[in-house]
Amino acid sequence: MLRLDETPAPAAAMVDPAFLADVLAGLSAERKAIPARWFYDRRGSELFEEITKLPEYYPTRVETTLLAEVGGEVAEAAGKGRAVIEFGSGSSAKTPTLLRSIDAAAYVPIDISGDFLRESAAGLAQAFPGLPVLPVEGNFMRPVALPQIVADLPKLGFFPGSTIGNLVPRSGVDLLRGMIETLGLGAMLLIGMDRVKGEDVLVPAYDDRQGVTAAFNLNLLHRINRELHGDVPVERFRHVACWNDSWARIEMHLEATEDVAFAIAGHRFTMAKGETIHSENSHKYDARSARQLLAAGGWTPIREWTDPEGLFSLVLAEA
Ligand code: AVI
Repeated sequence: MLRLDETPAPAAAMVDPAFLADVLAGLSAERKAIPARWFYDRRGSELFEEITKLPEYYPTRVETTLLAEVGGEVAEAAGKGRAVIEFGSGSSAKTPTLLRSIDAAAYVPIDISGDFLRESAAGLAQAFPGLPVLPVEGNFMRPVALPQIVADLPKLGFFPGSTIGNLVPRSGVDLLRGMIETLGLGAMLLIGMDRVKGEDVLVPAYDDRQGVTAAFNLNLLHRINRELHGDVPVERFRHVACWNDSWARIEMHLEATEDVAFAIAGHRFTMAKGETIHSENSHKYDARSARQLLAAGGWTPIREWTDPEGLFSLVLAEA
């Protein structure tokens, strides 16, 4: 699965200027931070796939089960025969269940990673003969032009995985508004949102016993060394995941375990022992704050489903 913005590894010695700019700006700030989208090079995407299978990481498992269970109700509430437009489709792992339940008229996966997109679109086209599968390579963080064939079809946006949680609420609202521009007024949206819950469940989900999430977080530093000619002493950093109750979010940080000095593309940085690089936010929503976020983004929530333990929710909304 690809996340907000998987970036293919550039050819040897080529530097992605956007990555370099984000890293230099982020490490020069008073509170160091690097946007989470840079996690997803090939290795990062592989590690994320591993995370989704961990016993502690409930969101993928719970959302997949929930979708299978409530598919019929989604079809009843949204109506059958819609074109499904998936934002950040990645491997489209959860899509077949939805396509089947709502008897989709067409499927448009949108993803920034062209190769991966075409590969998974081809797999789906094979599994659903007769269904028009029309991949669009693009950044779904901005409004996207849809293929002409779906212009007159009723549309259902699909945004599973709680990826919305990786955005601060202000950016989440911008994304939701952009989705209306992409889909048009009258469209519907089925969105997965992770619920607020106890730290005893949340923290292990982001700090698993096998250390896969730690490897995922530390891979960001390896990636900087690989792609930006850095000499960051990765072994002197540790993965930290903590719950920030004021923001209702899990934060991931990379903490220096001793004083460190390093260079990236000729720029020198120092960090004191205990200082961190903030590398990810994963916001959690309760039923009310989820509705508020959707409403601020121009969507009216009409149905909501959650698993028996209330861990994760699927919300159906209309524009
Ligand atoms: C992609 N995103 C929804 C994941 C999450 O749960 O916030 C990314 C992740 N980071 C650590 N584990 C999973």
